[in-house]
Amino acid sequence: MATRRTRRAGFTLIELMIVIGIILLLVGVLVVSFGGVFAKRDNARAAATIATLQSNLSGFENRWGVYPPGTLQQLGELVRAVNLLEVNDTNRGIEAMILALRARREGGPYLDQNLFGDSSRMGNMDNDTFMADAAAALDLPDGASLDLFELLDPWGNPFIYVNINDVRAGTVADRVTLHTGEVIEITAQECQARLRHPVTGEYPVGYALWSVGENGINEYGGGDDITSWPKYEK
Ligand SMILES: [Ca+2]
Ligand SMILES: [Ca+2]
Repeated sequence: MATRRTRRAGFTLIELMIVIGIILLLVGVLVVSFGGVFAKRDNARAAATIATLQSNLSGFENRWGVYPPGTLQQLGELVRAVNLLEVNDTNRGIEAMILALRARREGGPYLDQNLFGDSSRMGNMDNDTFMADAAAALDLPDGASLDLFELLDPWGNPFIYVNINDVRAGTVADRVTLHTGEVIEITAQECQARLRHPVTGEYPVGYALWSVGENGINEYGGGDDITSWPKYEK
């Protein structure tokens, strides 16, 4: 009797291992499905940010007749500011676009103020600034930050912006600073090859704006990138 009671009192080692195995399996299933939910949520958030910016960009284009240029120098020419020179060669496109949308000229600012006020979405990954003269030319409010901001995706990487005129002219030259510290090249050649629709040969209208997506790899709108234009591959 006594032996039997002892045997019934606890699990055998094998029983214990089976139970632990089942628990680990359940935890694994939960982690995978929650991971999926988070990825979907982040993708939706990036797509929503792009949709907001598209509407901001249309507002700008309605008044200025062009979409924001892809470089500070061109923005300076557009707003007739004397000195809007590139401080460095990183994040040029998205910085010029955000700065253009911040301008109060011609009915601006066109940048959604909820986006601009959200410190989790605005960053200055390359720590650059522009000149105070330019703030006056753009009619930024007194005391406005002179930081050259980028808009960040849910994974902490800057969105990439290129003006299609620059793509056509083959003059795109940008480098994007990822949150890992890695700097990736955006080349004119790749923009021309990969932003063009494989069947119609058409570029997106006016500009291309995209996030490198969850994998943190720039695929020029392919792969898991999230784009302002309908993706070419499903
Ligand atoms: Ca910057
Ligand atoms: Ca990607």
